[in-house]
Amino acid sequence: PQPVYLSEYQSPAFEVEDLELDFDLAAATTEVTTRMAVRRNPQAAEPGAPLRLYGDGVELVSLTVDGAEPGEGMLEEDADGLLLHGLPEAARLEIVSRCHPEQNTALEGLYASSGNLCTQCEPEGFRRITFFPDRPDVLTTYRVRLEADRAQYPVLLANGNRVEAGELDGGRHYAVWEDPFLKPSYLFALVAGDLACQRDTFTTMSGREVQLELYVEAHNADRCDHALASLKRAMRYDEEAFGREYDLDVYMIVAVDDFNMGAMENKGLNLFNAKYVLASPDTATDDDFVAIESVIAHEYFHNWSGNRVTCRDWFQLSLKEGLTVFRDQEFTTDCTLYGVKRIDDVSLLRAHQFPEDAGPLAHPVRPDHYAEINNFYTLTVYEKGAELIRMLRTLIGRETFRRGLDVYFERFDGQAVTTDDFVAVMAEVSGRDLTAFKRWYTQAGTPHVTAATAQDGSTGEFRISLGQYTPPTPGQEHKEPVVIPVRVAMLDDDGRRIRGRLEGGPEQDEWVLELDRSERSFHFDELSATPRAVSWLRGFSAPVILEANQSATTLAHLLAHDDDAFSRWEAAQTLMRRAIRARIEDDAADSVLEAEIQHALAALLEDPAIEPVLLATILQLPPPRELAELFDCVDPVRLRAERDALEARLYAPLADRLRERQPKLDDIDNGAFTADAMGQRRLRNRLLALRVAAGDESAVPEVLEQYRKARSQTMRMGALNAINDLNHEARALLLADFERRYHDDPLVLDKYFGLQAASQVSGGFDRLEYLLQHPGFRWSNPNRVRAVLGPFMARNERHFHQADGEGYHRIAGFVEKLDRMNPQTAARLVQPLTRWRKVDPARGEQMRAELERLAALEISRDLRDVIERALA
Ligand code: HT7
Ligand code: ZN
Repeated sequence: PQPVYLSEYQSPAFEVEDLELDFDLAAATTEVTTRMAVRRNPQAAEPGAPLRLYGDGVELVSLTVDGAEPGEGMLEEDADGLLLHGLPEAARLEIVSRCHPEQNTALEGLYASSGNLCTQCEPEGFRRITFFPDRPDVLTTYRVRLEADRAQYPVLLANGNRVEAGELDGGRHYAVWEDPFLKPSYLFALVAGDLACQRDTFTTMSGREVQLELYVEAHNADRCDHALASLKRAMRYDEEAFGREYDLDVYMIVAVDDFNMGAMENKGLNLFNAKYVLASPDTATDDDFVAIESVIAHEYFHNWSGNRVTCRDWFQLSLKEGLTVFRDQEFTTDCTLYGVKRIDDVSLLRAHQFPEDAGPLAHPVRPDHYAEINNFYTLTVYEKGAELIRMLRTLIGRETFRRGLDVYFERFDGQAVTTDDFVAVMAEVSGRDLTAFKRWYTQAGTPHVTAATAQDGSTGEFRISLGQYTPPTPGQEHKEPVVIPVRVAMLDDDGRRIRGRLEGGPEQDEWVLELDRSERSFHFDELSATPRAVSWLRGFSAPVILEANQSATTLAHLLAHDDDAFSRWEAAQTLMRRAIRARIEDDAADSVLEAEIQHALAALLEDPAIEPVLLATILQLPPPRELAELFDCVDPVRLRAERDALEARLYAPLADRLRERQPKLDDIDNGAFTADAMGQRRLRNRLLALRVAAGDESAVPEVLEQYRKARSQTMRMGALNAINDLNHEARALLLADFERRYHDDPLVLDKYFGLQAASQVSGGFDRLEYLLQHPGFRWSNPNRVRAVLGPFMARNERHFHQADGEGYHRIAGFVEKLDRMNPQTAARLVQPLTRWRKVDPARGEQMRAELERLAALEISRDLRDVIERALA
């Protein structure tokens, strides 16, 4: 596919002054009448340039310019849609076109889901609905008239406020919606369907009452409370933490069964994957509840970071996504998960974004070219993008950052801007030169930071030396140093923070060291004690790989005493990573190291002060996906086996302590969604799973009992997860019960699919076949496909990486099949195969061969883009 380059960006030739869309809605064929007033853009590079109207699979019925057919040579049709040549300074266009929602299995544009009609326009779905300058820097106001059969589609929704509605002959009805805010076409949405509405209200900080409306299928009406409560919390938080108030009179959310991603922030009319709306204690786990709250908040926060201030072009995607992820992370930290949210986010980054940044699909947070923009909704743009925002805040300080955000929102309200514009505001308010910082946006790859300390016994001076290096990534051989804020503290023998001065500065007990070149030293003096351990990169102050070479005793000291939750967890993770590395590289366990780790974990289990949720999080070994990054390439089946074996060796002798530390089921399975209650449940489930993994036979009856007595999905899934890799009849028994219980509840059945697909118990391919033939499975639904194939590839090393290549072959076949229906989902599904250089050469060759086979077929642009980059 032909790439698009950032360097070739040109302002649009025409502005759209206003837009009217009339929809004659029907699932088979929908007719759209598009009326717009266009005017030449004074900023356009080429004065006489044609007007580009993108169109993708849309049938043109008629087009007039100022009421007349276009003259000879004026209208040109090409692969991207239409070009209108020779337009005057200003003109009115009217276009009639048709599209076919029922046939739309790609779920981009206007499509049918469970008998309802809905849209997905970001990034380039609007051009599948009608011909339009479908680019994010063309902003206009929308007036939308929807007309449809009343019985089939009693609810008709679009962005903004409903200004008119009424009955028509022949059982039809209509509604007219107006959105007073300027918006780009990617934020357009409509819904026509038979949906129940749950209502609430929210009074904004200036005293305006906003109607909140949540639309779901009628049988799901009792699973909406959490989503509505989350929305209200998010609205309040955005006012309190960021000073942002909602602007329309109504905020609507519609839950859709067939959806490519999590949710979509269309102005005033969010569309959500039903998975991120529906929850009851019987159907959703605590993690689901937290995820729902976070996605609801994310989409709500986009109303300012994305909608009021939007992106100039799709290279700037992180402008809205990085900033909005940052905002939703802050919300979850402050309102729900307190200490461990940061750890959960770092785990995600390390297990998924770091590998992306080190592999063939690596790209900068602000890419400079792309072949298919759908493939750039990545962890790098979202999660690393959020880390850049957080680093900016660390560098300029919380208050200045908050002031910068205010200026950014005020100054660019109603405009489409760039990440450079964002950073320029932060530079302006802080008075700092952030030119070097911007390399974070343009350079791909995760920097490695080396850290060392030296103490001068005679002067008492303490020195920290830092260095940085970023490995090459595709198309970027040479990297410049970036600005890395390294937050540090020093602990004394009792684990207390040491006070001191950095280079003659004020006395402090925590510092942010700015590593802004390849190497730099920092001198401390007047320390209040001799440092026993340095607590590095506190709060994970930068998305880097730190190499500090600390002794096991130092790490154990940090694990026992550090008051920074991330650093405490990180000490345990470093110890465990080291033990795995020894096992894989030296082919022998480092028994001294393992004894030290065990000792430290035993002490932690005895610590009465540690938060249950933090304890549960620290006790978990790093996931195989993250461990794989320690090696140039590694046999993934062996890596998983070594990890599981280490887990068993570490925890078998601690089985009694694990049992004693387990909170009692009756005390915690109480339906409370407080941080404390969720933490207790996380701890119980983790300890139970560790006992099973460590071979403690007394844990199996407890798993059975927990499953049977459970009043919540959290405890039920806790039991199932604990036993899912155990070849034991209890596993079969419980899973059969679960399948029976939830066979007609798709979102809960997805959990069953995931368990079966991820299990290391032999017979994985038969199970996979069984799931794909299951009456609850549908290839056309991305949730079902992801529920089965996601865990199979991510967690079932034994089968996905089976040495004969069967797993790779099956997946490639599924990708081929899915690509004909839903290219966006297929292009995501194929990604585990792109990591062929990271596994042992025999397996790598098999993966590569499957990619070559797919590349030789007629495949979508989405899929081809990923495969070509993976093979390059
Ligand atoms: N801004 C949205 C990104 C998106 C999307 C959402 C649903 C379906 C397809 C999509 N393509 C891109 C989601 C978000 O980040 O909030
Ligand atoms: Zn987003």
